[in-house]
Amino acid sequence: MTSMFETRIRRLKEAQEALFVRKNAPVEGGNGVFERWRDPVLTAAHVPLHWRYDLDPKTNPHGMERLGVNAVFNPGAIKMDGRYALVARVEGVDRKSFFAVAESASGVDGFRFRELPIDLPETEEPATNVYDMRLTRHEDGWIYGLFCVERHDDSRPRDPSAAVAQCGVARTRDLDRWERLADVVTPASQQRNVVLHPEFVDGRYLLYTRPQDGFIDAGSGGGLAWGLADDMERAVVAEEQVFDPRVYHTVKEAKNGQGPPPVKSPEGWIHLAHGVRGTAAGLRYVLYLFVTELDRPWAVKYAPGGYFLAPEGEERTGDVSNVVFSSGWIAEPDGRVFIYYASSDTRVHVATSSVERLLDYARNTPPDGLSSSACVKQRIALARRNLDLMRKGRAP
Ligand code: M1P
Repeated sequence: MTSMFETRIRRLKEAQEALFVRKNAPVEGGNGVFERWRDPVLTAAHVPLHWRYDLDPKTNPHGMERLGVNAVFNPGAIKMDGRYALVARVEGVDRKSFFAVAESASGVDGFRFRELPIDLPETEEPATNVYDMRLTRHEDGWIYGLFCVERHDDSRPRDPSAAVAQCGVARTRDLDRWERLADVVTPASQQRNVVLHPEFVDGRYLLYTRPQDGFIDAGSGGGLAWGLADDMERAVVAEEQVFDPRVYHTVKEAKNGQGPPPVKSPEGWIHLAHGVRGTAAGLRYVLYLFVTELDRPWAVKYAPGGYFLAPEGEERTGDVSNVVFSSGWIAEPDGRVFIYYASSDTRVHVATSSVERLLDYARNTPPDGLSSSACVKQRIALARRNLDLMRKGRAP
């Protein structure tokens, strides 16, 4: 007779295999800037059964899950050996996150985790939680992972929610073996969303930072900043300069954060970032895009107004609803761009575009007019021009 254990595990395996072989498809009818793909590419259901279940019928006759997984989100991304690799934030039901590599041949479906999650070495000051790794293939030859390290703020011993966020650093060549380096030192009391630029600037490492003086609130942190460090083994950014500030009544009023490392293009570095504003229903996170000069990656050249991508449909709900967050994208030599983004701190999606389309978007979308009056004038100018073309039969 088949035991309950055998039946359950067989069904779980079948369901997971169906998920792995499911073909994804682009969603038609988008805005022309990018295409969303129908299915999330990575979810808690993708996490291997042998990381969650005790597969020994003697010790687990009911086939129970022993170490549940709550969510998979905010991955770094890189192309390696012809495969699309994501280093995802996997969050257990115990709220602790860890990193794990999932790979796919297509970049849009078929992502499978490697046999084991990453066992990241600690520093002398162990972290309580680690998350949101950005991967940078640096011209020094290493692949760096920069991520948030979170520790309790022991200066407030009576407050169990008091926390300090800083930037942890590790490097690898294969995503399997990781060397842990010292946390980044900056002038800010807290840091999140620190990202390493892929090229040297005057022989030094360029880091994008996001100074903040609270764990959640940016406080006096003025926006995205940049700074230089002499080495990455003990990275010290002595000075941070804000280059993409938070602005009243824009998508980045409450806070913002660099997404993945920028993509190099003929017209400049293409940056993807998240912008946050407060609403009656809590914080709303959207993605926005901008381009900086090639020689001065902090000098903003194009800053299209408004959001690039905002939560839609099922993306709107999850553990932290109304959030999209991107920490990884992959630009192919042929110009295609795979944009990985998570929704509502729960699951990972992909959208595809191209360097050419992203530049067109950045160059030709007017900057935020910063007032209703200025913004409606932008729209009237567009509408007038189109009406004129339509009257002359030169537009559909
Ligand atoms: O919950 C939304 C995001 O909040 C934080 O990002 P930020 O520091 O920019 O507010 C991070 O915890 C991130 O992981 C999370 O997705």
